[in-house]
Amino acid sequence: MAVTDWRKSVVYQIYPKSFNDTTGDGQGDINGIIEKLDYLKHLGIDYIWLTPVYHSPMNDNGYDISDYYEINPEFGTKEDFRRLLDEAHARGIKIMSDIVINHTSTHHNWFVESRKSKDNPYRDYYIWKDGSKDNPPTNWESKFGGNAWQYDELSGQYYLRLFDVTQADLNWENESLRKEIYDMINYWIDFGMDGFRFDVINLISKGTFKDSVKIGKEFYTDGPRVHEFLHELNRNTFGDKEGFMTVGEMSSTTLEHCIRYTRPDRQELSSVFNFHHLKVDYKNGEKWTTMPFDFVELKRILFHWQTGISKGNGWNAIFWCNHDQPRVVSRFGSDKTEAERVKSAKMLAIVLHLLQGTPYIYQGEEIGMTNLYLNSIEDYRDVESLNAYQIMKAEGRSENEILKVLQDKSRDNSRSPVQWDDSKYAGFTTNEPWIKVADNYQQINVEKALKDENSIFYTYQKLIKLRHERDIITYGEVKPLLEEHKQLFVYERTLGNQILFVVANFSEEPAELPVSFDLEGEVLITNNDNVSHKIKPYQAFAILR
Ligand code: TEU
Repeated sequence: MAVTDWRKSVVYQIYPKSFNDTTGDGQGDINGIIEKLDYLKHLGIDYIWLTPVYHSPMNDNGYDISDYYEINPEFGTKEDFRRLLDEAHARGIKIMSDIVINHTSTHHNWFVESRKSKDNPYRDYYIWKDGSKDNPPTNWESKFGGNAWQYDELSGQYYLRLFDVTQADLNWENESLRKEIYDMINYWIDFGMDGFRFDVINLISKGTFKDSVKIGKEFYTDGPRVHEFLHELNRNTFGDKEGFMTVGEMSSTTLEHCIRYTRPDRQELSSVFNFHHLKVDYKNGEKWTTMPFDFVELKRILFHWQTGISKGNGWNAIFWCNHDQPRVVSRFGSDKTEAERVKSAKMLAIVLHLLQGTPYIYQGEEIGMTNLYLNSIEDYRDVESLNAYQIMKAEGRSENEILKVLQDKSRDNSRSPVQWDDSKYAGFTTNEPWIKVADNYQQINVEKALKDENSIFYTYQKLIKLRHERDIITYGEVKPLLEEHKQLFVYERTLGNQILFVVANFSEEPAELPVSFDLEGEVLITNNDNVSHKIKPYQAFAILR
């Protein structure tokens, strides 16, 4: 069913390298996506967010683009891409492509030129600063570890790279650079794209280059000209295209900025991802730690954004997972037993999909795929995890402790191949895959999920259908309830005289819902038929009255 308002859409994220391989080279490809479009249609999603498939040396799996206009041969050809768009459109599915314009690969021609000399016309496309060999321009840290400046012997200057050494930050102050970016985006709009996801887009305006008492992010996060740049981007590219959906990935942002990024009259973006709710298991704000997640804090953050963004007339993207995050069932649910996995995965889906915003489902989430639980550093692939391993080693942490932290936090957790069936390599490929398949693929796979009418898949399918059919899920006001409760996640949505009441028990113990709560009405969805004030472990339901 085609939705009439983009706000009613549900997005499915595809990380092509791990989705479906049709060539037998152990890596997913564009034709592999085409093969699964009927499956996605059956799930009922409206949009696919496709992570980058452009030319890239793949140091960061495509987030290091070396040519924006070409398709990476590892994934296929431009003709394959054309066919993907056509085949998706024929099924009523739209495609939003990932655009990385905070940085390019150092293999991009602009950078190759830029590096040649200080007076090269492309020099100013990047951020070059003076500094002596052992004394970088500022003490800013890269998100992937180490100082954020890379020394270049040739000119004796440093370039900024907030991520990997092969990902050089672009200089948005340069007008010709901005113009080239808008031209490139227009090329893909003309090609038939229906939307974009903009990678770390709130980092494009760098502000002042000074030493930091922290890691530098206060200077470039939501920087001084970021709203001006995004407005300019909007006006020069997708701004007037009816229904075109954009989402900006925002690193360490604030609610106030996100309202400004998404308020329609500001003409910047349609929606934003923020990550504050996915840091509730960071000890002292540090990612490379292990800690049980803080449930009350999780609710506080989600509710703060839910109510805040809607008051400000902005729009959220809502999500538990993506290619940078561990699997949610292992993180905020339970994968200890099969029964708990199924129950808690459905609970997580119900809680998230009845909130306000655009829901994102990350490949495999709809069947409750778990973390990967790798036991050896040899099996890790992600540049961030491999750097973090070295840094933790240098800090003197034990191998055991490091492996435990990586098992919890590594981005590779979500990058293992999608488990399609119980054949060797989970039906993802016919040869050794680029990264290990999770050991549980015989028990957890799409084929099995489709055959079982009580599977997690059908909970997701139903939630998508409900969002399309019931306006209250898109437009209803959010009212948080029992905010301090240690087990229950409870909220109400209201629209006109309708109320949608949602209850979920995030714990492995039963919980009591105060009897003052009215349970009359139509049970729209549940993961346990017995709806009463005694809430079973991981039980969730939604009642409409
Ligand atoms: O991620 C940006 C980002 O800051 C994170 O989510 C990042 O993975 C995390 O901070 C690491 O702890 C985006 C992409 O989603 C990610 O895959 C890329 O590696 C990154 O940008 C650079 O392009």
